[in-house]
Amino acid sequence: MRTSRSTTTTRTFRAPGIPLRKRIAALLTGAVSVAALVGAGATTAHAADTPLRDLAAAQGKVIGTAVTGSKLTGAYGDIAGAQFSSLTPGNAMKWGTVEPTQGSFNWSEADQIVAFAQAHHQQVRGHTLVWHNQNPNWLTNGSWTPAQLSSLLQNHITTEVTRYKGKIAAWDVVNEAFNEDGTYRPTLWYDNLGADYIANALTWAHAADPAAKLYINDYNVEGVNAKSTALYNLVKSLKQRGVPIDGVGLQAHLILGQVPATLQQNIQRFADLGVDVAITELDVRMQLPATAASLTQQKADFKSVVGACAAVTRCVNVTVWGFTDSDSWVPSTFPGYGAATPYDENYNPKPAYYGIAEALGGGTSTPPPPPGGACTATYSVSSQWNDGFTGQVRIACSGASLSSWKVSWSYGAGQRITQAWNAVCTQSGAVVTCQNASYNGTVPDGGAVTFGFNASWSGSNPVPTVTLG
Ligand code: G2I
Repeated sequence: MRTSRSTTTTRTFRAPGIPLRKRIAALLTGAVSVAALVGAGATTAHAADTPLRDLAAAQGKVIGTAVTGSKLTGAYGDIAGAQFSSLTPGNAMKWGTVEPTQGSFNWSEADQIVAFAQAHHQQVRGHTLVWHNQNPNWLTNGSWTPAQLSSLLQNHITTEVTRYKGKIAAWDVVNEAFNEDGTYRPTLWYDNLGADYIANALTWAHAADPAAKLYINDYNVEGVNAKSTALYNLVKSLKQRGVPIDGVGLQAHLILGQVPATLQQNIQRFADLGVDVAITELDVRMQLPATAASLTQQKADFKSVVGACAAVTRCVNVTVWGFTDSDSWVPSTFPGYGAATPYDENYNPKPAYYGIAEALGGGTSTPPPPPGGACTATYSVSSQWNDGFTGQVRIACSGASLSSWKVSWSYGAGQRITQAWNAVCTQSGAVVTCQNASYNGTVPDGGAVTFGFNASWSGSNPVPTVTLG
């Protein structure tokens, strides 16, 4: 099928986060994604081959990602370990996870993430000790006096912080304490204990691990607004009272094209209070399907957020809330939206990855073409409606050529091909196989062939990995 391809590696080629050996294997199977197509173009500097964590370190910054413990193997583990210098457990340290039944603890995922971080010389951001969400049912359904609640909270904080004493660089002690208008959010804690639950939580956490940096974390506080000003006033007053508060976490769950213009100014005003700042949960969601234009805008958005942090000395950490689109909270919470992270579902770096790299001083770079040339197949969805979609696969050769071709993929969510053009497609179970039509088997060196199809979907429509050959 392939009529030519050199297998000689003449220069170092490593896609971000995936070791050379695995990347070449992926290229040989033709497994590339939407983002690889969008990102394709002239290769310039190779600075983005430097892992993000090294770029960040050179700027005196830490770059992190939220992770799911059970996924920390294979490509996911490789990227998490190679690219990031800090991990935040996405769910593993929340009260509902660690103490599902009163007095009976489950630390397994949290322990696993901490062990992984230590093995990869990474910091851990503990998340989170006091929140109104993801608390255990026994706690939220119980009826407690304020004194009992206060003691439950103190025990929880003391137990968890002590368990990981010396292993956590920073704790998100209090999460999402404010309403949008800057008033306190009515929660189990505020309603029963008053605003002092915040100072008490910080004090208890400090007693359990005096070396850990203690943060208050919130969303929609990235720009200067009523909510961030309330947070600012709280931090100022906590500092004045001598309450142990070391940092402010700006979550930064952003919408495409909507990075607040006052982000850097806001980071600076917190820094000027004498606390550190971290961007703790960065993602930039967009309407699906992603397009070349939306991915380019997303690159600019990631670049400007990371750049704002890089510009302020006391902004110490930027953490993305999941590094891959396959591990993001967005699609299930905002139907029709997604693609919010710097890597696609197949672990290929998106333009946003390069936006982060550039903001950290890395050169502009897109993945270089494979050594010796190859042919690759790229799957994309061009339009999608409530129960169907139109997709296409582009087969492109560079330094190689084809006289006939066959591509296959396996649908992960029950999608079914209903019609194809410019190819002969069959589907057996989940597996789709498409071969060239009589007139388009030849793909010359430097050329490309595209075929299209309609298919049905329901529930979700994840992009499959396409194999050429
Ligand atoms: O909602 C996004 C983030 C906002 N800031 C605080 C973060 O802690 C929060 O993280 C998300 C997790 O990424 C989600 O994974 O918090 C959600 C809950 O509020 C998490 O979602 C939960 C689902 O609701 C559960 O159904 C699921 O069992 O994740 C759980 C574990 O997958």
